[in-house]
Order: sequence, then structure tokens, then C-alpha cells
Amino acid sequence: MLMVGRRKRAAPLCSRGPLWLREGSSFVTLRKVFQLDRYLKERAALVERALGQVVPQPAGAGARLLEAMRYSLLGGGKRLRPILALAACEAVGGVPERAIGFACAVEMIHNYSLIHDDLPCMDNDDLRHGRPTNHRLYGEALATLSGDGLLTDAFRVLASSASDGVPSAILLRTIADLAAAAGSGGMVGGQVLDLQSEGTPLSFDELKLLHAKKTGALFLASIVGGARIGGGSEPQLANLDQYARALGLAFQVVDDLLDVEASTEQMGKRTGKDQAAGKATFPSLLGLDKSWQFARRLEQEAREALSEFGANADPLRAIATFVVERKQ
Ligand code: GRG
Repeated sequence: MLMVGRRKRAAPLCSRGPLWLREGSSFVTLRKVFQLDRYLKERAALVERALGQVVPQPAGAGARLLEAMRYSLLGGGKRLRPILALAACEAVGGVPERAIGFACAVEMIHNYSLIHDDLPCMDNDDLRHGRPTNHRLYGEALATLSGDGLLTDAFRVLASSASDGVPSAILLRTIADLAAAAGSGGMVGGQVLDLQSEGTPLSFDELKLLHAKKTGALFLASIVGGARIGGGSEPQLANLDQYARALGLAFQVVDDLLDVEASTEQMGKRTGKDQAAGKATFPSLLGLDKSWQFARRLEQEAREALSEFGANADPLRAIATFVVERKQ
């Protein structure tokens, strides 16, 4: 079992803000102020403590491989997918700590995809999270294998979550969903569509399908998987499915926009590469203004999908806005 308990009891993340209304003889809150910055920091720290335990400290004959895996896995990033997995678990009233193995598995798969995506045979990038990419430091062969190691070990970590109290039937379904999201019908399949589309104009629907696979599938699996582990009901899972699809697409639209509008220093990775590679993107198809409007509409759709949920889903609501307003 991963030891990830909080170190000390902190002040509540959802504090009553200054906005109070008098209603008869009592006061009611007009809105609660949810501190997203603090939530994201605390959750990222929780995930990073757990990630530090899932790949062993480098030692013995395999030390260099473990070092390369840890270099990428512990080398930064927003940790958005594992945070969403934990937040979805919480939204349905589950115990987030029970989903920590799943959250780690999702982040390990995400990191494998980044390592492979940076390889010379893919995007050929030198910079990731403001540091040299894995293959620039460890060479192509070890970078490829460290991605393979992270992908495969992700399923070992997830399967071991039975010891966190996740029932076997739920675990089995979560493993199958995550494998489908990462594999040929999901992220890898989407990457192939992306490679094939270079220099080819795509329709709006084709572009949405490409990203539903390449980026959306892992977001979807993270959110629905986290909620399933949290004991979510079928109607709750269906609403979160809607939330995840809108959020995943919003994320990608903004990713395309940041590739045009943000600097390499701001992003910690090379920008302007979509246009250089002749890739179809939302800004190239819709223009900048309409792409921002589309992202805002998707944020709204994501929030509306949560209308049946109470305050437990405030983190998910705030993350929908963060995804559109992020600068990295
Ligand atoms: C098998 C050689 C080989 C390659 C496969 C699977 C794959 C390569 C690529 C998947 C495509 C991919 C990298 C999708 C993710 C796209 C994306 C927008 C990543 C950035 O996500 P963030 O901003 O990342 O959440 P961090 O961790 O930096 O916060």
C-alpha cells in the first residue's frame, strides 16, 4: 500500500468568503470561496509523494533505467490527470486516498507518453518542463525503455490498489478502461491519427475525434475511474463522463492556443511547433477568437454536467475554469 497520509491537518480548503446575505433572521452564504491554487498544490504534493514510492530508488544493475524513469516522473508537470482522478473520487463522496494508486498509474502513463512524444522519431524535442528531454540526457534507447517501464509498471501499481481497499470487480473494470484509453483505440491511436494528419487539412469533426483519442481518452479514464473507485453511481458516472469529454476537449483547444500565444520559457517546452509541422489545430481551423470562445463554451458545458453534484464537486468546477485560464 502507498503511504500518502497528510502530514498535518490543514485549514479547510473551502472557506466561507466575505459575501454574506441576510435572509430573515439568519445569514446565508452567497458563495463559498474555493481556494483552487492551494488545492492544486496540496494535491500535487500528495501525488508526488506517492509517485516517489512507485519507482524504486536507483540501485544495482537496473539503476540507470530507474534513474531515467524517475527523472521524467518526478520532474514536474501540473499533475492534472491524477488530481482529477482524486477530485472525481471526492465528488461522489469517496475517500481520495483509496484512489491514489490509480492516480499514480494515470500519471505514469501520461509521463510515458511525454517521453515517447519527445523522441526524435516523434516530435524531436529537447525541452520538457524546462529541462532536457529524457532522450537528450539518457539517449534514445534508454528513453524509449523508460517510457515502456512507466507504462507497464503503471498497471502493476494499479493492480496493487486492491490493498488500498478497492474492490476487485471495480479494479478490473478500471484496469480495462485505462488500458483501452491508453492503447490503440485511445491515446496511441490518436497519436497515429495526428502523425498521419501532418500537412493534411482536417475537418472540425475529424480534429475533435483525433483529440478525443489522443488527449481526451486519458482525461476521461482518469475522471470516470476515480469516480468508480469512489463508489459513484451509474448516473453520477454518466454526468462525469460528460464533464470529462468537455474538459478534455477544452484542455486541447487551450493547448493549441498556448502553442501559438505562449513563449517557450512560459511553457517549459518548445512552442510554435504545430504550425511549423503543418498540423491542423483549432486556431488554424477556427482562428484565435473563435477558439477561445469554443474553449469557454466547453468550460460551461463541463460545469453544467456537474449540476446534480453538491459542494464535493467544487474542485472539479474550479478545475474546468483553470484548464481554460491556465498559462502553462
Ligand atoms: C509509442 C514511440 C511511441 C509514441 C507514442 C502515446 C504517444 C507517443 C503520444 C501521446 C500523445 C500525447 C503526448 C498526448 C498528450 C498531449 C498533451 C497536451 C500533453 C500535455 O499535457 P499537460 O499539459 O502536461 O497536462 P504536464 O505534465 O506538463 O502538465
